[in-house]
Amino acid sequence: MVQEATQLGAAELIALEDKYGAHNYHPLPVVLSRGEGVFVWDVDGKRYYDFLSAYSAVNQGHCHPRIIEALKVQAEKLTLTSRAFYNDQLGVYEKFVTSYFGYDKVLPMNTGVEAVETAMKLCKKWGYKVKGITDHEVKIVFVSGNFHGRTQAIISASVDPGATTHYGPYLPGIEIIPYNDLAALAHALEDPDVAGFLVEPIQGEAGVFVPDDNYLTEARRLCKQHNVLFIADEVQTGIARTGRLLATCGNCGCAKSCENKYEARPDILILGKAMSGGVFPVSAVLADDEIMLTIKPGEHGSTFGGNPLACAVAIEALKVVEEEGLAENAMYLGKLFRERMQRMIEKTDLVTLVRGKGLLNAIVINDDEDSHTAWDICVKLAENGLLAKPTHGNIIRFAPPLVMTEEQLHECCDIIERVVLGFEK
Ligand code: IF1
Repeated sequence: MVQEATQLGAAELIALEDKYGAHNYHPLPVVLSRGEGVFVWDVDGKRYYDFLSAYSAVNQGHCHPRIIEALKVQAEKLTLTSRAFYNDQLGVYEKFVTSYFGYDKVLPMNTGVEAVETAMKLCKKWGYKVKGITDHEVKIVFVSGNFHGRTQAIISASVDPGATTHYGPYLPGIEIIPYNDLAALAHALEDPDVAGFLVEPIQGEAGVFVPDDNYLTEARRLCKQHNVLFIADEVQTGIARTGRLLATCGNCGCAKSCENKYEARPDILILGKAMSGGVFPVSAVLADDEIMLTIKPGEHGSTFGGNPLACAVAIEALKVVEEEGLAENAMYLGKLFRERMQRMIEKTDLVTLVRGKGLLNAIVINDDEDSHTAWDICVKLAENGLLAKPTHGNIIRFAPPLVMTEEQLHECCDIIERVVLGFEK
């Protein structure tokens, strides 16, 4: 089978996906077959800088040797037991991950969307059992422009017609307020049936929208004041991407768990993607006992959640983040990147602005959302050896692996500059 796949060219491989796969994606026409660190290679051997990092799942770089070694060692011993039995990795992982992030308990799941679902269920349970809301009345507040995944519960909180159209009826008990609007939040929280406020610290899919400096701290304060859980979806922003271990972290400068680490410590923290360095689907919900222990045996779970392979991989992936100083590197390189982009913008009308935090950044193309300009620029970037993808038509997100060097980052900025300044519509 492997032999057969390597003999096919890019065009044939794309045709196979088109013929036999559901048409729920529209990828750039690049067929990848290998990755290492900040690079991926296509089937013709062409090398690219990866500026998507599988949507921030490969923060530690492609096929990180330490993480792959952990995967191999564990894969030869035990992969899955289900939670019907104990296994010798889970408890060790749970101790590690709770101390790493500073919570009493973790509930392990697999994909990001499952972790968000879990957080919603946990929030509801807490709303009924601890806050004392009348059964069936709990509400959770979301913000517009959010992206939390694609299940029916979660798209019920979406305002994106592409995510919601013809998937109704939707889940009740969801309220949507504008993002980055504290007055709207204060108003929404006055409803005594609200149990939680679920938010991305920086909106990824919406186009890397960074809220005002005081938004998260004030949102958390308002939640406390109204006895509402502050729930952060750090599936994309977490694990060093934005220059700190978490985007809700404070500015004490350390890249690990510490007492005053959280600028806006979430009551429920949702993680996924880079928990495994993109090696394996590993997600997690973290909370303290008062919240987590409201879910009793048999009330929630997953066949694969907490499997020994995931535990071994995640421990190594998180150690790599800390020991290689990836948060600090993301912070440092992110500033350089935005400085370089800012200088580029001054030389062209094609790009209106650059925004972001750490190595989660985006540039906004001066054209309509339904123009092909951003897409065409990404095609040109690919031809020049750099992979990025447009979001919302006219925004290009730049999120390379965090193991990038300063020299590599400059080389990448040179490529982007060359393509953008040489681009003709
Ligand atoms: C796709 C976007 C990124 C997420 C946050 C939960 C999830 C995601 C904040 C669900 C997933 C992904 C999924 C991916 C596209 C991608 C994405 F452009 F759609 F928004 F990253 F920016 N919370 N985001 O960003 O995690 O279940 O997928 O593991 O193709 O749908 P998942």
